Amino acid sequence: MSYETIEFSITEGVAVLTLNRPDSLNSFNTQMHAEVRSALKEVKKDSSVRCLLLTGNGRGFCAGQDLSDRNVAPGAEAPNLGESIEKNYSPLLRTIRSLEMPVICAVNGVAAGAGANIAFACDIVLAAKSASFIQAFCKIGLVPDCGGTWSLPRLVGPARAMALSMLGDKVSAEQAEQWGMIWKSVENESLMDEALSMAKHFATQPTKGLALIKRAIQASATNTFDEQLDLERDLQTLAGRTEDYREGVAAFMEKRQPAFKGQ
Ligand code: T3D
Repeated sequence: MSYETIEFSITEGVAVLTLNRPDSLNSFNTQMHAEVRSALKEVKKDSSVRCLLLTGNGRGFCAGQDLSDRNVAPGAEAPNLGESIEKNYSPLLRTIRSLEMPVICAVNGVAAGAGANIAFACDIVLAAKSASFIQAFCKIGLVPDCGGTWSLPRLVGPARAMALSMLGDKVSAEQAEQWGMIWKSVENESLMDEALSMAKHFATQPTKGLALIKRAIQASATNTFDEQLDLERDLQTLAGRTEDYREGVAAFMEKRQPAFKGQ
């Protein structure tokens, strides 16, 4: 399928999805939502894909919703934002979180509104030093969405989450790394090299095991310690039945590199 608002490729187990509306800092319009949805469907369908890398073209990662689609004439009916979230944003966030493989986000520039919270939903976030994160919602009278009110307090604690959400201050990539909002900030020029190298690494790793790790870490946000112990038992049962576990142990015993197949 050919795309206009994104670029999408699958090479050697790595799917790269690049938001591509640079003139509006890759803000989401209806077409981009549909194309992202379609690309993610391909990722889920193609069993050769073992890692997804999400990034943006131009000087921004994503500025959230395209506000030119929300500029209503005085007296005209208000847009139904709940409907937009239900149809477009929430399914996207659910897909990223439930995808059974690592999802890396390479934040190449400003990530504002939904753009910031989409990044925070990814499993590992690398950001260029020139990138930044803004909970821009409060500046236009909105509430953080795309899971921001869930992920931010867990990432930075309630005090910082509240202030960032109410002030809409810009957080630099380096500050985001120091606060534990993201994995790492890197030099601008090396962002894509580092992100691709990590993605290629993941594409050679035990994909099912990594997917189970993802499930366990996510569940810990709401589980008690006891529930988490039970979950670890259940997930380890599944991991222990994979071909890759068998291969990992055999390779260790034979003192050779494992050849994981993602099965
Ligand atoms: O509506 C629903 O469906 C509900 C869901 C909502 C989710 C949301 O994401 S709501 C939040 C929407 N996003 C924002 O409020 C952010 C708006 N953008 C900004 O505040 C700033 O652009 C940035 C802080 C992100 C970057 O600032 P700066 O100075 O680096 O760039 P700029 O000059 O403002 O933007 C560059 C261009 O991109 C500019 O166009 P121009 O003048 O060159 O033709 C600007 O209008 C355009 N742009 C940036 N963000 C958006 C946008 N165009 C449409 N929608 C945008 N969100």
